[in-house]
Amino acid sequence: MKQLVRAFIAISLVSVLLLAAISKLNDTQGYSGDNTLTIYNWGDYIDPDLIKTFEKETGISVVYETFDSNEAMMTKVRQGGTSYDIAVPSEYMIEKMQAEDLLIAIDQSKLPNLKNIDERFMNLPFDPGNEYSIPYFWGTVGIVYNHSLLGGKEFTSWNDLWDPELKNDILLVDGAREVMGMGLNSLGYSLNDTNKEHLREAKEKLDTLTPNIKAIVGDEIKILLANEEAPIGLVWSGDAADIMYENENLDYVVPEEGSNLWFDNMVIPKTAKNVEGAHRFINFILDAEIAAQNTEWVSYSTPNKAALEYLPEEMVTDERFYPPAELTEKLEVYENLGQENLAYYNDLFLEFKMHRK
Ligand code: N2P
Repeated sequence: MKQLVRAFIAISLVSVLLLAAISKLNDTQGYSGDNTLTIYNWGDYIDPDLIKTFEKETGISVVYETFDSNEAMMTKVRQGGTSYDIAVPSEYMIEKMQAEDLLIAIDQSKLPNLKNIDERFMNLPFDPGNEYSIPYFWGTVGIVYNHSLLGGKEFTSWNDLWDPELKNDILLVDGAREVMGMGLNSLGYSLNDTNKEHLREAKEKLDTLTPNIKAIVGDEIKILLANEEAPIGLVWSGDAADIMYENENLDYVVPEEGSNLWFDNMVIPKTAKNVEGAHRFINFILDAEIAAQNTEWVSYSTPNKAALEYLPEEMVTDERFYPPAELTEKLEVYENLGQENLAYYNDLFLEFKMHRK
């Protein structure tokens, strides 16, 4: 009996020690506690060296995860399985997250570097007063095209893409609003249209583009276009800028009918366990030199005015990627159209993708 009791005590002791070790391991792996920060960002959207710099400067260790669409990000944050301290949604999704009470208010007194952000990107309709979000990158949606492969062909309109000569030439970024938006804009409709007949019409118009579409892809769209696997892409401006540095046959245009102007901002989701660290990270990213380094790596347009002087002049004066306010005025920012309408956009996009197969 004594032996049995001793064995029982020994097993209990080992279990307790094991549990303690596991919990310690979890701490150091960054799944909880003050000393870790869990960041959820788009793919290819930060200079990895900056994560190391931040870790070194603050002693906080970063767990970094990526997503490839606002919708995927939202699903995971809403589900709450991971304690994200920072996420980087686009404007309409910020509005939606806030409407669903998924965000923590930002304490601007902890962000002395916020003064570096250009006023033009502050206090926008999706987040008045920047109560819940801080600018990260911004840009447009447009067409990147290879004039050498296309024999000098120029693009000005979305409808140019429907040219029967462009069979199998087009890559599309895998985004419901971007692709549906192309259909809507090509018909003269708004990117925020919620008329179901217009949306169906846009989807049907997209179906007729199928012979010209080579593939619908994620971040690999950049490599494919840079390597001339296809001559045309529907892309976010920063992806165009990135590959245009590598391949000088490429050009980028925002079609004349109009297009999307977007803003990706940093937010602190309610899942956050390290709100203090989240503020430190946001302030770190807002530093002029850090923002410049990040912009050089990512190639997207920075809203950080103070960073501009650390960036190559030809980069920040290029109006294709830093369009002045009078050019962006005619573009449309996505609005939060509500659960039902956004689901309809997603369903039609899915139907369009299925139609291709
Ligand atoms: C970066 C994607 C940027 C998304 N790979 C534009 N909202």
